[in-house]
Amino acid sequence: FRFTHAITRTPADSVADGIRAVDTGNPSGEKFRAEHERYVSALQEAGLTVDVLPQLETYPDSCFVEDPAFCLPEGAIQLRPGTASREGEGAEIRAALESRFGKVVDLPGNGHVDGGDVLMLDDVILIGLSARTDREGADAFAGLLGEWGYKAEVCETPDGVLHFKTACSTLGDGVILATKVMADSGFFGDREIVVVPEGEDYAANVIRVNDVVMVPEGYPKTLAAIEAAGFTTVVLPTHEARKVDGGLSCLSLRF
Ligand code: CIR
Repeated sequence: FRFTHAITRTPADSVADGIRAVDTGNPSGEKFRAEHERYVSALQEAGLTVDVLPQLETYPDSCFVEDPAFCLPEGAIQLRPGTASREGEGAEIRAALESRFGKVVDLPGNGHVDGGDVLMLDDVILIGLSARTDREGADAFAGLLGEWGYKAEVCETPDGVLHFKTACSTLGDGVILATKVMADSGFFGDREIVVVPEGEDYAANVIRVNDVVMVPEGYPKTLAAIEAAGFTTVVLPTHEARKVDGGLSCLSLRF
């Protein structure tokens, strides 16, 4: 969770056509961009140099840059998002990856992985199978990570959860934040878990960036639980992102 850089992309007006499981109304590009500016500022205040890529109307979900790539100190991996309307986002982010990394490789094979399904812990990288990440993609990704010296494990994202990280995050210092369902899954062994209080599952998606944990606005019980565990927090609005199932982690690649 020690980072110096982030890549983000300004939300497009076409985000109104973004994918969502339940329709609670269309997000507004304009309001989303205002929330996004707050997000970029928070990353900068946490010490990061932030590349803000231009809005891309052809891909409604393209501001969720976490899904088409994965970044490690050794290099970046261009992924293949597992839904037709997003598959081309990998090619769109390639140049930004190449400008920051000496090594950029493609996910081997023909399978699919969304970055939102990849959780980096201190000693292992968990890859959640989901409606987006298939077995072929997950196995190929785990193999590549193995070649780079990382231990990776493939697990099943619980039903009804879009991405693995929709329901859990690393708070850093060996502590995980997870919904009750995720906490009970056994994926995290005997690691310390802060369980998201009932009714606030959306707030399971937070990001630890250097000294702070960024938490979505409107989830006071989760905020209190994270602070009680000893973390310093920064609260950010994600109301527009939420309308299309997006959260704080989805909006950046951090490295
Ligand atoms: C999608 O369904 O792909 C977008 N509307 C939301 C993506 C959220 N990304 C993430 O959880 N990593």
